[in-house]
Amino acid sequence: MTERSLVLIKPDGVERSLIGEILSRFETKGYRIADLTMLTPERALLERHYEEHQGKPFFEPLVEFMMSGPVVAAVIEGNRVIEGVRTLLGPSEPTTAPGGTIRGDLGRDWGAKVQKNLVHGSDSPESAEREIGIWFA
Ligand code: IDP
Repeated sequence: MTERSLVLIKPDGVERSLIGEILSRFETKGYRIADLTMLTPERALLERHYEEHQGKPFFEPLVEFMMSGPVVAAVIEGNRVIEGVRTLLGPSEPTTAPGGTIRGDLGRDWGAKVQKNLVHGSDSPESAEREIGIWFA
């Protein structure tokens, strides 16, 4: 069944010139980039995107980090792409993410209050549709 996932290349990924490398991992895997845009997001958009994390200690640092520069938002399409993108990303923490994953190969710990882990990928079909609606309104 064809699904869509919302992927964000976070400000650390853009700053480190990893847009091409990261997008190519999805394309090489066989997924299709169905939509693509680059923007510096405003607080209101990020508060909606991360609403499940409101009230957590890393919420404010996370929003500040995500506002700190341009991000790339993409809609990635394919069979079981939501699960597939999460597999390609690896776990949230770059230090312990396995080699072969985007976060494991390209990310590291920056000693900040927020995990700068290069990429976001939707975690469920419901989140994906909600997030695509936010970033591609
Ligand atoms: P995910 O991006 O791997 O799906 P989420 O739990 O949705 O992880 O968290 C969203 C983002 O918030 C993470 O990618 C990371 O940047 C940041 N984050 C999550 N948990 C922590 C934490 O415990 N400390 C610092 N930052 C965190």
